Amino acid sequence: MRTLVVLPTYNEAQNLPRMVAELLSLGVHVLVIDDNSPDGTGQIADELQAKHPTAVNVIHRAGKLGLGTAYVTGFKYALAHGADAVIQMDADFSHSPSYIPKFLPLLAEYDVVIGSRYTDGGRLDDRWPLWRRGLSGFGNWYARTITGLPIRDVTSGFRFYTRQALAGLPLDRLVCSGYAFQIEVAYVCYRLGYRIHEEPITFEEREQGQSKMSTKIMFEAMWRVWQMKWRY
Ligand SMILES: Nc1nc2c(ncn2[C@@H]2O[C@H](COP(=O)(O)OP(=O)(O)OP(=O)(O)O)[C@@H](O)[C@H]2O)c(=O)[nH]1
Ligand SMILES: [Mg+2]
Repeated sequence: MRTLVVLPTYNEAQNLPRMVAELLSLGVHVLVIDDNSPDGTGQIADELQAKHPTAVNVIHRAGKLGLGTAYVTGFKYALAHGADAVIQMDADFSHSPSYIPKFLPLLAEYDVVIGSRYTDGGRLDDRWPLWRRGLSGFGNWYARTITGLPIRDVTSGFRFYTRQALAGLPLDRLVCSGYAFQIEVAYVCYRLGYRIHEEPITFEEREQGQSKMSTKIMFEAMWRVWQMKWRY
């Protein structure tokens, strides 16, 4: 296994088959981490694994345990199974797989590559409602101001890591879920002195299914950034 895409899913039945097909056409391996989605995403993932037993794997968890722990589980799996590069992305097509062939080679120069909405050339989908834009812009400004992170898009969930970078992260110490998890990992990478690079992306509104964004996730991010400062 060279490149593994870690794909957490919760109610992504409409998106998963096409997402996995597009990823496999790029020659990467896929790990789906499904939290017992009520819409049957887990069963669809099993069917995809049965069709592609070497390239697709599935981890089923008992219930919705959050994005942070899903990623930690996926990262540990990637390290245990010998991945050289690891990609994290959403299953809802907000992060287009078409960026992968262009971004992956950048790991020769950088430890972490972030698909960034807020670096020069990055864009948000015109369909993204004003409140989501405002929230995302404010959240990024807030987290950057408090942590001093020199990254434009600290909450981006589209990231590429070298094996060495991932192996150097204190995975068992990470405590955040939701957006805060993206900020926490970015902050730890920064404090470890990793070479971090942002490449512009156009972030597209999810095509199918429902958002899992909640006020709980927002408030977690707001207080957790203070915790990060003294914790690391
Ligand atoms: N396994 C697992 N996956 C999750 C969980 N929450 C969200 N996801 C998945 O993580 C990815 C990002 O979540 P989204 O719901 O797209 O969150 P978002 O991008 O902030 O919001 P929208 O795009 O507006 O829906 C998607 O692939 C979700 O299916 C969770 O608790 N467990
Ligand atoms: Mg999304």
